[in-house]
Amino acid sequence: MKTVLTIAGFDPSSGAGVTADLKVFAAHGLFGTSCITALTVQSTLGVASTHPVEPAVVRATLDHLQKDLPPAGIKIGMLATPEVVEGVASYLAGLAPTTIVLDPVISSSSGRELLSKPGIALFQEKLLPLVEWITPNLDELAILAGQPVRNREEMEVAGRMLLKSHPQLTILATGGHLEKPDDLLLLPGGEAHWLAGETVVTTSTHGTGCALSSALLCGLAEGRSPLEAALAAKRYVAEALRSSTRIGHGRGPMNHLWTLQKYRKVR
Ligand code: PXL
Repeated sequence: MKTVLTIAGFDPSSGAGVTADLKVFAAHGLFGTSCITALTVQSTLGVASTHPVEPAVVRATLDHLQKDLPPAGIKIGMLATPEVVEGVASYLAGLAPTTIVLDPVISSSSGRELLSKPGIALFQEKLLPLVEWITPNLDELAILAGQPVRNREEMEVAGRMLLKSHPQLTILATGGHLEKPDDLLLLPGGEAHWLAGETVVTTSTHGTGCALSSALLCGLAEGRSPLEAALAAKRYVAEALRSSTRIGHGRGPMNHLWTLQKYRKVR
């Protein structure tokens, strides 16, 4: 059984962060390990505070996992501080080539900062050159490209700017907030694919970005091509949204484990 690693924050409501990522890995039949970069105090009603883990603890966790359970792929989410960004970058720099999906988590949908401004600068300098995949939403793409991203045309322009400075990247830019919620897949050579999205009417949308990037990693670890892995990740998230039931009083979690529920019914 392959292991996959998530390096991300802890959301006690399990809609986002490492516990959600571990559910996504399990839903794909993969064994998940995790390294927590920060605790957040939150519920479905939003993030109240964030508490970064000491960078030395993050680094020690990664080194211990690497020696014992080296991952077939890595998903990176919330990193909180420049010190954690630095620690994760130095761990990645010492690895043999590994599939890495970076979800550039900058702020929560409730507006709480999940990566500080100095953290963003270091992220661009130290982390972006080391990863193969990045999955920004419109706001994250705008920050990384340094220009507004409000529609499909601006997504493509910003994506290509990012490719110019980091030509090794494959970019899956998510357009969930566009009128037509399509995603843009930009391959390293510049080939672009628009992946049609569907609007699922639900309040259970907390952590869709975390789930998409984790599902994408699972598809890649299973040997799917970039286009197939991106399409499969979109299908996984769409069904997790469609099959969710309302829990909590705010933006609730998706149904991460729908693949297992389906299996149980068949059995
Ligand atoms: O969805 C972004 C995100 C990622 N990781 C953690 C979070 C959130 C949003 O709240 O709490 C830990």
